[in-house]
Amino acid sequence: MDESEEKTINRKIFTKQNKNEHQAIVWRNVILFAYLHLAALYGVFLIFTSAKMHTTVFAIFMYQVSSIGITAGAHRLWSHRAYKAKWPLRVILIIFNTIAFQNHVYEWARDHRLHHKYSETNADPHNANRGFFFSHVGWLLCRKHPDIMEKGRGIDMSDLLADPIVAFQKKYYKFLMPLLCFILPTMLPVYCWSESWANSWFVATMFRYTFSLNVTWLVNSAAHMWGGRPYDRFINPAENISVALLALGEGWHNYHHVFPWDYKAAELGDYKLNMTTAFIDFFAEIGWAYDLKTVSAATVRKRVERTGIDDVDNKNLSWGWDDKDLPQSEREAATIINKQG
Ligand code: ST9
Ligand code: ZN
Ligand code: ZN
Repeated sequence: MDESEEKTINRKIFTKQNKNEHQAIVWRNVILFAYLHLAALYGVFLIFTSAKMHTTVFAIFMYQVSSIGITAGAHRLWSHRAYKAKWPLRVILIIFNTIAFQNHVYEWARDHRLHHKYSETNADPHNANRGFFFSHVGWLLCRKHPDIMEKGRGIDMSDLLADPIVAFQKKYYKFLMPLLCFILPTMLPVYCWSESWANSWFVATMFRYTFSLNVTWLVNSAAHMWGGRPYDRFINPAENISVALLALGEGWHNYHHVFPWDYKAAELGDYKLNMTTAFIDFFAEIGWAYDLKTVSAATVRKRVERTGIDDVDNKNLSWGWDDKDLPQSEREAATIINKQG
């Protein structure tokens, strides 16, 4: 049996085991997430009853900023290496990312590389074959499946260990995260425009944070269920316009799972439905973002033409640009924008 056949069979075995797997519930997380969601709902009530307009605008602004820390930072830069960033941009992204509190970049990227490499198997942390609830939030409410630890050990994370900015965030996350996600966003409205502590906590902090978590989780749940599959009809990730709009361009999920190393995470569409690409392009203009990888039109077309065929050669999924399983033909045909060195 050759290596690719073996990998295909392994994938099938993992997928088959998806049913009837249970991990211990983590009640601390159940209570914390229940509080978050109730507090966010109360925040919505306060937006329409007593919060100042400034506070609501500030909450929306913080949602956008923290989202960029996830989409342009943890996702396209650090998980997929779809482009490179000079240190000032990486500092901006790590600050934005810490505001988002979705775990530090190292942990986020380790889980996310697994999500792509072992998509919809037990080694995928938010395996969408286990239903909407599990892939949305349930996976954060129970212990991880042992396959995640096992397969996770084989994922190359040396690039992130070597990035001092990622290492700094990881080391001081316990202090930086509460400060940037909870303390400062609650203090600013109180001290800058005399908002009440309650309005500030429930609107600028609880509502903003819970809303941005749910938008992110929709990429794992809704965008793995609903939408078109023009690039590969054999996988669940789909092109979901509503998710793309809310998640700053991260809803083009069928394309993204086929070409995870494309910095646009989409083939088509303008900036309106992909604000993250606008952000990266802006920084490419000033030279802080470079080596932006994107798939050539010919490669996309070839892939689309093959969509109707269950393509054995493409069963070796890749997590992004530096993955050794990325087909050489794709790497050679890639377009690299703003190439340096
Ligand atoms: C959150 C993350 O919400 C959301 C991520 C979503 C990803 C979306 C991706 C979609 C595409 C991008 C779109 C972006 C759109 C953005 C739009 C924005 C508007 N490999 O975890 P532990 C080992 S977070 C290898 O405790 P348990 C490792 O040794 C929300 N090994 O496992 C580890 O130790 P260490 C806030 C692994 O006990 C050890 O196991 N955060 C791996 O089973 C223990 O790890 C929370 O609420 C691996 N992948 O607990 C925290 N993983 O780390 C929630 C683990 O020291 N999490 N190991 O190396 C937890 O409480 C726990 O992780 C748990 C599991 C209870 C879920
Ligand atoms: Zn996905
Ligand atoms: Zn991804």
